[in-house]
Amino acid sequence: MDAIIMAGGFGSRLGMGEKPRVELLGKPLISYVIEALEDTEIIGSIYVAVSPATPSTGDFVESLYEGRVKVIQTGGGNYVGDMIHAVKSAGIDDPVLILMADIPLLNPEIIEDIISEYDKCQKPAMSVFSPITVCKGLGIRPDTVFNWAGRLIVPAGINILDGKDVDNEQDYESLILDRKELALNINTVSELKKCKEILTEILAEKTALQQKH
Ligand SMILES: Nc1nc2c(ncn2[C@@H]2O[C@H](COP(=O)(O)OP(=O)(O)O)[C@@H](O)[C@H]2O)c(=O)[nH]1
Ligand SMILES: [Mg+2]
Repeated sequence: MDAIIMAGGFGSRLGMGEKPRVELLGKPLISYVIEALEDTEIIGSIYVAVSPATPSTGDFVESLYEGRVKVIQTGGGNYVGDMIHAVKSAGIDDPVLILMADIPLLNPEIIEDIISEYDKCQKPAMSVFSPITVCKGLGIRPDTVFNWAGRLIVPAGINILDGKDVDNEQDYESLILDRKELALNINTVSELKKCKEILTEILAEKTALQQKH
């Protein structure tokens, strides 16, 4: 499955310039997402959809991931319109994974879980959510909340759609995953700070595990 990372937002709530390039523990946010995708067996081509709001992100990605990631220019200021444009200009007519650039805790295992749920669901599209309890547990107040059969859920910024029918609204499966990695979307300075804390913990756990083996 091919993947498109949406990376043409204004990043105005964070206010640190082009958000995909904002660093978290010395690494740009978008690199976390690109590297999680590259480490996932099932992902084919990776595209990044930039816009005039992110003028240096395209060059940055092209030079760092030369030949591995393709950049698509979109108009900006219209998430859905830009997404449709990106799918079409990539020429994708199969199911495609659309992700945001601001979910740095994403990992290959989660991506594989999402794709295997999609393969089972028999709907053309899938949208991934976190239960609001996970966000609250992390001390985050999400800006978008949906009521899904009485459950409060928050969009994780990951969707799968059928590329050949991208102009039309598609019936979608809601996949609710109880994972702190999906609940952390970097929109504000306090979310960036929280993410730094969690990532430091994750890295420390990994190092401890490696030392054990
Ligand atoms: N190409 C494109 N990307 C977008 C657009 N709006 C948001 N994005 C990207 O989608 C992701 C999530 O959007 P959001 O968090 O609202 O971005 P923000 O406006 O930069 O804070 C980010 O990685 C943005 O760069 C858009 O209009 N066009
Ligand atoms: Mg966001």
